[in-house]
Order: sequence, then C-alpha cells, then structure tokens
Amino acid sequence: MTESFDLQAWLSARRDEVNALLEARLPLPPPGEDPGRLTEAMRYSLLAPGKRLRPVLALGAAQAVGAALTDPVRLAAAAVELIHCYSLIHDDLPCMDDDDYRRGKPTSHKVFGEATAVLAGDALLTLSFEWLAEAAVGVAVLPHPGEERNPARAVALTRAAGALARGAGMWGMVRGQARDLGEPPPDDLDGLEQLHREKTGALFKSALEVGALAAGASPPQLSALEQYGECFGIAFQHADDLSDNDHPQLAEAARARARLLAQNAVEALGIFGDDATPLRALAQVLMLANGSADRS
Ligand code: GRG
Repeated sequence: MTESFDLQAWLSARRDEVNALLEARLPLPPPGEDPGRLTEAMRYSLLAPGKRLRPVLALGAAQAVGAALTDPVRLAAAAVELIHCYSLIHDDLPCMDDDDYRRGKPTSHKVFGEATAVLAGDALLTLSFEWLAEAAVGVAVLPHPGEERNPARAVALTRAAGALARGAGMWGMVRGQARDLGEPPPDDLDGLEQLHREKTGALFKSALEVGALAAGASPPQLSALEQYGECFGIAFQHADDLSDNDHPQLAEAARARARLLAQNAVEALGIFGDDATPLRALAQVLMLANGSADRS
C-alpha cells in the first residue's frame, strides 16, 4: 500500500468529507433568523478555504488505529477544526495580531465588526464541545441503526473532549498565545520551540488524540499518536515560520530541527502497519518541504 499510496487523493477525499460535514452542520438560517449575523460570521470563516489539516490528521489517526470513519469519528474530527477556526478569528483581531486577510478573504472583524467576530469565535469554540458531547451520546445512547451501543467509546470521547480542552486552552494554545503577546520574542531555538509547542503543537497533538480516542485506540497507540501529533505540529510551525522568514537568525537551526521532528513523527508510528500510511506520508511531506509548510 505504501508505495502506491496517493496522498493527494487521500487528502482531497478527507477534506471533502470535512467540508461537507461543516456545511451540513452549520446551515445559513432563513432571513431574519440570524441575530447579529452570528451564524453568517461563523460560516464565513469556517467555510473559507482552509487546509483542514487538523481534522484530516484526526481522521488519519482513526484510520491508523484501523477504525472505520463513522459519523461520530467524523464529528469529533470536525470539532477540532471549529477550535482552530475560532483561534484564527480571535488571533486576527486588532487587540491581537490585527490582520486584514485570512484564508484569502478579509478577516471576520473587517466584515462583521469586532464584537461579532469575538462572538463568532466564542460560538465556534463552544460548538466544538457540543459536537464532541453529541458524538459521545451517539455511541452510548443513540447509535445509528445496525450499530451497537458502545459505552466504552463514549468514555473515550469524553476523554477526547478533555484532551482537546487541554490542548486548546490554558495548558496549550491559549497559553502559547499569552506567551507570544505578553513576553519578548524568543532569542534561541529552545525558547522558540516552547512557543511552537504551546501555540501550535498542542492543538495538533489534541487532533491526533481526538481521532485516536474516537476510534478506540489502545494506550500504546494513543501515546504513539500523541507523540506524532506534537512532533508534527512543532515541525509544521517551524516550516511555516521559515516560509514567512520569521526569526531569520534561527532559520538554519529551525530548518534542521523541523526535519528531525518530522522524522521523529514518522518513527513514532513504528507500532502501526499500513493503516498509518497517510500519517507517514504527511510527515514525509513535511520532512521534504525543507522548511516551507505545505500551503496547498
Ligand atoms: C487566539 C487563543 C488564540 C490563539 C491563537 C492559531 C493562533 C493562536 C494564531 C494564529 C497565527 C499563527 C501563525 C498560528 C500558528 C498556527 C498556524 C500556522 C495557523 C494557521 O494554520 P493553517 O496553515 O491554516 O493550518 P488553515 O487556514 O489552512 O487552516
């Protein structure tokens, strides 16, 4: 399977699935039923052309464990994209990075105003945990016709909600953002990587945890996928910085480190067979990118 594996086809199929789910789950309300244009603002950012890398990695983790990509697995994976999208909307606000464009379009606050942009981010963040709760209830209480109730999987999905909260919140992404905004820029690779680990790596790690737990991963499988997610996320951020020429004085060290981390990500998958081919191929792309993140 590895040699003939078509990563672009796999990515495109997973992205299409994620996009279809997001579109179906967040319909535009009829005229007059969207107070403050909240849903319109959520859709504007969420359905803009992002790479869907985090939910796709979550689906890759579920596949690595050998699971079918069932509705609860897909819903859990999509929940990670909601968190990512909220973080982008808030990061773009004037009180943070003050950006005018995101995903090729004017930023949310430019189109809807700051208050609505804040609320759209808040609503995406909370909706994420609503979807995880729905996935857990779905497997425990209301399985699809022909599927058995699976209380153990519901517990795993509850753990997934905890893992996502940890990676997104005060121990992960929000902490990294606070560090980035509140402290002087790092002047060595260790400091830079601490920032990347929190601001970017933590959510990537959570994405892998969510996919793995939703799919019923064993403890060794979960820990291997966590390792993969953290290495991948930090390497991704190094590559993104390198392509933007951020921290030029650390560029050479960061480039070497990104390659090593991508290699570590592949090595973390040693316990898996062919089912982990998509995750291996994604990390190999990062390894070969030689310091430029895949922006396709
Ligand atoms: C506001 C709590 C809070 C956190 C913000 C995500 C973030 C933290 C800041 C955005 C700016 C930035 C450079 C973050 C690093 C992660 C990153 C490269 C985000 C962009 O992710 P992509 O490339 O974007 O996956 P798409 O649009 O493809 O999803």
